[in-house]
Amino acid sequence: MTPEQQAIRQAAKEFVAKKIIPHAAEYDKSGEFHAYLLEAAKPSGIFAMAVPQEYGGLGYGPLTQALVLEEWGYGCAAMGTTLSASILSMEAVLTAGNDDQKRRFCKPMLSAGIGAFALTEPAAGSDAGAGVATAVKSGGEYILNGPKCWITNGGEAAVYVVFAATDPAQGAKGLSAFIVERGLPGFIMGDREEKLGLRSSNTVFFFLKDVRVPVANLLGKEGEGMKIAMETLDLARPSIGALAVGLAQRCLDECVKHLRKRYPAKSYPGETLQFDLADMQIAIEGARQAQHHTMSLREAGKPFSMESAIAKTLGTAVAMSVTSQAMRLMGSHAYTSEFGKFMRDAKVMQIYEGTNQIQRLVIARSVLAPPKAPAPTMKAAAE
Ligand code: COS
Repeated sequence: MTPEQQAIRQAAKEFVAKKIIPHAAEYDKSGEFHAYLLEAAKPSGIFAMAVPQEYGGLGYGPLTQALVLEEWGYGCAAMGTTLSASILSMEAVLTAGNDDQKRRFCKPMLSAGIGAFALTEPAAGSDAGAGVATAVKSGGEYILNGPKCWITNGGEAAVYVVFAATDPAQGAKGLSAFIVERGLPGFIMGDREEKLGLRSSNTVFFFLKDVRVPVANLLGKEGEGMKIAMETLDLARPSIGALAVGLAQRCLDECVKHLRKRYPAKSYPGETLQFDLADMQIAIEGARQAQHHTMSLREAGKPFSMESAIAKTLGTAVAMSVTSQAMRLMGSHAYTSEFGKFMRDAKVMQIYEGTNQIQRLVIARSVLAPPKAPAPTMKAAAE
């Protein structure tokens, strides 16, 4: 880490200790959205950490963003998800938008506004191209109709990226992406989901009924929606790995705190227990490195689609296994609603932003791709 990255991580740690950890259990219990957090985060501009500096944001690189997200995951994965899902929506615009679209979409983030990425529909989860939402061009507007569900930040966002078919007969190839501002007529908001985990992260169903957006809100070209979605998810999935690593580390740290209390000073738990703790830390460190590796590839401009899927799969699998191990080591002391939050939060991370089975599909496609021609040997190159 550069000195600047160390300072950013330290600032994130301090923010998490003061503003996130003390409130996480209370919001988990109520299931209410943690609106206070947006206000608390405003002075630091952290909700604009992925906004390029030319648009007024902090312009943090992918690895620096991951360091911040790991800290937020350490504090509360639900609150971290609000930040990461907002960045997910923004990545779609930064990937496919023009200068005006980027400026408009990023503006709310400069004052801790959040965005939402609306791809999923009741019949289109893993099969992202199977949605029924449509966008029909009429003069200078597109008219959007259709349902969107399980939309993180959906009830609280200032701006949305919504996917809808401009040519439904073409299936995934007919999908397009649009910027939709909050509060347009016909934007019918459903109730928030009462979830098992990530309870204070806002998740809603909404319906678009003749919602009109200007043609200037189409991202890229008609029919490019699926590619935009896939590219964006590649960019965003390691962030879930980062949140998951943070969650797993916190769970292990809390487990160790408990064991230290249980075992008298200077007498450490038995060797079997020590081995369990070591295995948990090995798994966490492996997942952390996989995720940093992905961010480094991205920063170096190299392909990282497979590594992104690995970072997400590994991080979230480790979070699930560490939370379950901690419960085994602590016994009923961990079987409380407060400690159980780690496990409840970890579970959904294996599901959202592409289930871990979908990640395996992405990984397998890379593994099975025809081998690339080997680089010429030094001798052959010289000849
Ligand atoms: N980057 C850029 N383009 C990509 C891409 C990537 N990583 N992956 C696929 N594409 C493109 C393909 O090239 C293809 O375009 P062409 O037909 O022009 O070549 C198009 O996207 C469709 O790809 P593909 O044919 O591979 O689609 P499939 O229907 O087979 O499914 C999966 C792809 C399953 C990987 C996709 O549907 C998926 O990721 N599903 C999970 C969705 C998800 O994560 N949802 C979470 C909700 S959003 S938080």
